[in-house]
Amino acid sequence: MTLRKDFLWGGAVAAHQLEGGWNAGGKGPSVADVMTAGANGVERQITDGVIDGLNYPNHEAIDFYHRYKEDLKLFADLGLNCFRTSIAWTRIFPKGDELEPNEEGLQFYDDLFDECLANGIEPVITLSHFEMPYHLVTEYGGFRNRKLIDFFVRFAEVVMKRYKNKVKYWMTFNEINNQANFNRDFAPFTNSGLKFTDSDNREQVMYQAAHYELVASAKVVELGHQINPDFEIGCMIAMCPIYPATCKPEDMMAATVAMQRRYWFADVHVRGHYPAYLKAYFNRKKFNLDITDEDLSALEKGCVDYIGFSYYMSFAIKDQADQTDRVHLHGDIDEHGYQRELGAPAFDYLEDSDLVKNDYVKASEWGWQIDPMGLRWSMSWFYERYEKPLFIVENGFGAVDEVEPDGSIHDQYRIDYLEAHIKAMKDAVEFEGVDLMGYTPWGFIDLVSAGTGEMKKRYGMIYVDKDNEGNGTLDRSEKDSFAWYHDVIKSNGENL
Ligand code: BGP
Repeated sequence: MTLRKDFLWGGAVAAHQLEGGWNAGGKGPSVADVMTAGANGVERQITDGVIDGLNYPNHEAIDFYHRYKEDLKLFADLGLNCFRTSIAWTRIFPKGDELEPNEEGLQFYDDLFDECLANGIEPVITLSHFEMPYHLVTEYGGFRNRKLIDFFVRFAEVVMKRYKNKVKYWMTFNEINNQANFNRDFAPFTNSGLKFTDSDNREQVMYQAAHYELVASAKVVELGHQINPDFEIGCMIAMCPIYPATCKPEDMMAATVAMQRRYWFADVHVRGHYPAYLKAYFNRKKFNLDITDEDLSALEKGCVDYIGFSYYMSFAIKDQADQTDRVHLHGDIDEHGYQRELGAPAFDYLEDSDLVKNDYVKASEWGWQIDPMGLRWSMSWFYERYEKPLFIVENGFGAVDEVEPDGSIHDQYRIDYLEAHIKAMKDAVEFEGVDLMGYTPWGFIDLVSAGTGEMKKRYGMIYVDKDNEGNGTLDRSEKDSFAWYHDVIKSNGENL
């Protein structure tokens, strides 16, 4: 079995990580715009608004806002037939709670999508990719507030109506399940705009926010199908399979429970109701959640058409792990014994177990465990569970690139990573019969890292001349992986 004839070969980015122009064209500040750069294992800081003198890497990013026409030509040269990006919510509703949208922002995406289509590139759009208007955080507390449902639905309705003849593929919330790590400040802030206070029961707040997001997503799916019945609207899950560290039954059960805590979001998105294991968990924890009958009916009516997911790495888990077992991939462990890097966070929802190093796989410089077989495993897991089309909307290798004196960049390590993952994805199609819509490697043009705010953690096939301190010409150039990916696309995945 080969890939679909109309397979979507593309590349993925998010508005806040490449556009820049953070206050151009009437745009308001988003959560990404108040986050400073981190580096060397230190997390990005969430500041209280924008503070003079601090480095906010998303403000300029790679200036795609002003350079998109030339960039689109380069994307067409690369051979992409689709381009996954997001619509920055704050270009359309600068504060998030206005009644009328910002026409200049709408016009920007009209022009961008026209340019995509003129280059034979289909836009694939994420509605919310860590870009909530910051005003919704300060004024409403982010998605802890039910009002956010209406604000998000209004934003989605405006853009879906406006671009209904230009965009067919949509996703609601990027990596909605990353906020499951509720004891960290970062993931719940980026996804739901949650800033915790000392009196918060963080876990309950996270579940409440996630519920409102899922209701908002379901309403948008239903509305989107009314706006244009041809729309295909998906969810977006951060998929990192969690293997039992050994075949000890307790490890096996720990892995099952960890998968439930991390992937229940997909159950609600796809099946339209809460799974039994989660209802049992809510009862056991005695959470007090605002979930109404209307909400439950909205969830039922707004099941997604496909499952978009990111895949970078796998995890392993051990029952009764002690501090010394815990993931120690990059050498940067915080005072609680937890690895700081986004890729291997403490799994706060695990009661008696924890993530441990998997000796069978290697890790990247940022501690992300490289495991192509895990991609096939993930696709198989999703497909046998849901029988819905899958779309790999992120996959890639973050690395430091060396520019040779002649300007060339020999990123064979990136080619190796991508090649192994594309082989694994083809295996899932051939051996498990998975219906796969497309593949859009992450950050195919270098951009600002979401987790660290760095430029030096690069995923691109297209190099962008800019360093961590913000110096550089912003010129674009091709790495070795550019020609390689071009051939892969041209042969519909046959030439690897
Ligand atoms: C995902 C996000 C992306 C992207 C990617 C790589 O979590 O959806 O926005 O950034 O991971 O992560 P990082 O930039 O931290 O290397």
